[in-house]
Amino acid sequence: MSATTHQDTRSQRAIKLESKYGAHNYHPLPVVLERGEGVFLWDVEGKRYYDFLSAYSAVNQGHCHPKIIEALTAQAQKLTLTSRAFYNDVLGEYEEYAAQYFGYDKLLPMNTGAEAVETAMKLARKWGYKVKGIPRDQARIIVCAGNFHGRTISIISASVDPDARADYGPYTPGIDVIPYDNLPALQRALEHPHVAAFLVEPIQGEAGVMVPRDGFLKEAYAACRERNVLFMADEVQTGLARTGKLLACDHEGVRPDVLILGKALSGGVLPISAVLADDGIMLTIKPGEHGSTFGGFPLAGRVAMAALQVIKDEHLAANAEKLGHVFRKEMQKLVDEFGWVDLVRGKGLLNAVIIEPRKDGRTAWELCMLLAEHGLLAKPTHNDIIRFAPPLVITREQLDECIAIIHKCVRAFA
Ligand code: IF1
Repeated sequence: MSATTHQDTRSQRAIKLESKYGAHNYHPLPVVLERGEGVFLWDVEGKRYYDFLSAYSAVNQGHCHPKIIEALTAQAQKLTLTSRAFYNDVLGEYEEYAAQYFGYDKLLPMNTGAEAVETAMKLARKWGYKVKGIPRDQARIIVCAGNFHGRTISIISASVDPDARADYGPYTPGIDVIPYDNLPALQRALEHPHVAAFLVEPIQGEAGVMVPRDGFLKEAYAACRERNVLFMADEVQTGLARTGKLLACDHEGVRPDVLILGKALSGGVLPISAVLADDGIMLTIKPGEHGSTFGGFPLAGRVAMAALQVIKDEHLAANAEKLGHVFRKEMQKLVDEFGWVDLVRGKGLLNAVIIEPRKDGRTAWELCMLLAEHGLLAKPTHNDIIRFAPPLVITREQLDECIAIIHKCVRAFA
C-alpha cells in the first residue's frame, strides 16, 4: 500500500498509483473511471459523463452491452481457451457467421488491431510471392502519410509520425509512403513491379478524421486492381457502423481484397480482431505459418457474434448516419460563430472539430478539460483536433444534450 495522505480523493490515489507503478506511455485526462453503461461513464467520485471517445471506437455498441456481457459470462462458465492445437465448438460457428456477415470466404482471427494489420501485411507478402510471383524478399507495401495502423515495429516503420516512430529503428524495409487521398501518387507508386498491397484507412482516424475526396477509394481500388495489387482496408476504427455504414468502404461500394477489423468487433469487452479475405489470398498461408495463442478463442467467438448481432439488431449504422448529420450541422454553427473553431469534418459519428490554440496559449486540451467538468469526455489528438465519437447507441435526445454542452463550453472558452 503506498502511503497516501487522507485528503487524497480516490481519483488522486488511482492517478498516483499509475504514476508510481505504471509505464508513462500515456498522458490521460485526469478522470478516473469506475463504471460504464451505454453512452455513460461514471468516475470514482460518482460523477457521470457522456463518453465521446468510445475508447477510440471500440464501444460502438455502448459500454457493457447486456447481450455482449451475457455472451461473455455464459461462455466463461464453460470454456475460455483451448489454443488452436485442438478444435472447439465455437470457432467454426464464429468464422462462418462473420465471413457471411461481411461477404468473404474466410476469416483469420487475431486479438489486437495491430496484430490484424501485421497479419494482413504478412498475408500480402505471402500472396505476393506465391501468387503474384514477386521475387523473394522484394515485396513492397504502399501506405499513406498520416496513417495509424498500430504500435508494432513493422507498423511504426510505415508511420511518418515522429512520436510513433522515433528511436525505434532499425525499421522494417519494403514500405513505400505516399500522400493520403492522392491518386496520382498512388498510381506512380503502383508502377513498381514488386508491390504486393496498398494498405489504407478509408478515413484516417488519428490523423484527425481525414476524409478523402468522394471517389478516392473507388479509384484507388481500380488502380490496384489494374496492377494486380491487393487493396487492404484498415477498418479497425472506421468499421462496424462507426461512419454510418457497416464499413467506411461501403460509402463508395468498394469491397477490399483484405478487410481488417478490430475494436468494436468485441464491443469493447475483449481484444478481438480479424482479417477477412477470399480463398485465393487467405489460403496462401498454410498450417503452422501464422497463429496466436488467443486468436479466435471461444470467449472471443461468442463475444464477437453477440457484438456483430447488436450492430444489426439496433441499426447502429443508420443511427450513426442520421445523428452524424445533426452533429456536424450543429458544430458548423460554432465554426460560423467563432473564428478559432476552424472546421468540422467526419462521417457518421466519427467527427473532429479543429480548435486553434487561443492567444493566451489555451489549446484543445483545456477545452477538453472544460468539457469534462460539464460531463462530456473527449480527448484532443495532435493538439488542435478534438475527435467526437460517442457510442452509436446514443439517442437524439442525448446527442442534443451533448451538443448543448459543447456549445456552452466553446462559448465559455471564447
Ligand atoms: C494507442 C486512434 C491511435 C487504429 C487503426 C489499427 C489500430 C488502431 C485505424 C491498432 C488503434 C488506437 C490505439 C491507441 C489509440 C487509438 C488511436 F487512432 F484510435 F486514435 F493511437 F491512433 N488501425 N488505435 O486506430 O489497434 O492494436 O490498438 O488494437 O495506441 O494509443 P490496436
